[in-house]
Amino acid sequence: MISQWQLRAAFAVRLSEMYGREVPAYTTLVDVAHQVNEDTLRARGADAERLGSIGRVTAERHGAIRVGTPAELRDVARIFGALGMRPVGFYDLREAAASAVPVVSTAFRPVDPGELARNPFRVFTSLLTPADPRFFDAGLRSRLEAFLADRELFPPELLHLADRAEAERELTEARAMRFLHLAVQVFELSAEPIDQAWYEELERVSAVAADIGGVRSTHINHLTPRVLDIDELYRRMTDRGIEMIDTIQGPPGRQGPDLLLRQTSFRALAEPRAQRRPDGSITRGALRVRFGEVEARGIALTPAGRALYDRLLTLVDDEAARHPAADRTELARTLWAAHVPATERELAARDLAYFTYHAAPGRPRDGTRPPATIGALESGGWVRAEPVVYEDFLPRSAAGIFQSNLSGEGARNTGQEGIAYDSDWLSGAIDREVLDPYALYEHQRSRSIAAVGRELGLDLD
Ligand code: OOG
Ligand code: NI
Repeated sequence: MISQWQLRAAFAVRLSEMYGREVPAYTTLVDVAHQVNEDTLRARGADAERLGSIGRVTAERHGAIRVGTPAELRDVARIFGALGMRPVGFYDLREAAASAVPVVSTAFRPVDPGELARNPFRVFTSLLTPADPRFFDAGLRSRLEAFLADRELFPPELLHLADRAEAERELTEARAMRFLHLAVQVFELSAEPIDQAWYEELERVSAVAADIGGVRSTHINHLTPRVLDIDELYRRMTDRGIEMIDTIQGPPGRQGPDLLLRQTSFRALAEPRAQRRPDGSITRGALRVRFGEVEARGIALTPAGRALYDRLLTLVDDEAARHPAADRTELARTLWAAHVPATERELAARDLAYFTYHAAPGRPRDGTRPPATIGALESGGWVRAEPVVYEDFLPRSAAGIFQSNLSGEGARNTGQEGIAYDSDWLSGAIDREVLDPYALYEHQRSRSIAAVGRELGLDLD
């Protein structure tokens, strides 16, 4: 029998093989990321593996997909449910980017620490918002919804196997192979000609709307490897002549442990795609819809740490506006150095980042009673703190990634009131609970503290 995590790992591998065939620059990116990881491991030793074993990091990928309707998203949830992945977090990108990005998103991922260690494959999944009048007028909305209602992204056989894998948490080898084959196939780029007039009409609103609602299929939009030193990776890719976007999104490179998520990307080449003209004739066109992205993951921040991160984003924006000639990266570095602790211990002491706690094997054995707070236990050598890696995404960075790969600005009608969507709405729309990332990290921390308390005979909270 093939278990859910084995299915998940195998799916990530097969998707990676498919994407490498379709987007060769992705293979270069993966090769360079692996070289950087090996070099970092050699230079920094065990410290390089503080936020995940090299085995985990080497296999680690996130994908991104985009769908058109809640019903399609429900099916996506069934397919990823088969792989032991659950929807976590709500991201509203409709106002996060300067260009028109009419989507709200979540990420499917494993939530249990053991499952994450086995294979942390995750997929950032966006849902089009045709009902938002800032992007779509009533006429376009109804034609778009009719177009979406008429397509079938996922064959019934795939969904049936998915339900079985989710319910039984495993599949026979034969069924697993069939499931993997079908699941990878639905994310390949279709060769079916696109309706030129329809695609272009949507593109005038938003390139993302056209990518989602202008075609009768879906595809994986990018697949992202994880790298241990993203600054070094950026240099090496640039040296190879691959044009990267001009920034690394997220926190600046700095002294001290990596925090949250740093990402950068390059735009994939135009890919040939047949287009059907209004007169019915077929022409050879080209679309630039897929790209490459790479990321470095850091420690998960608490709500207080996240508030500090968000404050710094604004601070960096303000300073950059005040000094237009200044180097933004340098500004960010200076502000971060002034405001953000550079050690794990201080991050923990100020409750800015998440750690789990573990009774230290070499703890004092001279008969002294352990102190009764987790901070004192740590400084007294009774417990070790391990950083919790950030498993989620950042709305501002996500918007930046969308943005940097769009050809046109699109159009947003600012005279209209948008529709308020939130995590509860999304849970209702897909009929599954969208989990709160902070609650997951908090649970991990408190469970570890409770275990330490039991082990040392203390009443810790
Ligand atoms: C998703 C963009 C967001 C990330 O890594 O932040 C994302 C998309 O382009 O569909 O993948
Ligand atoms: Ni991404």
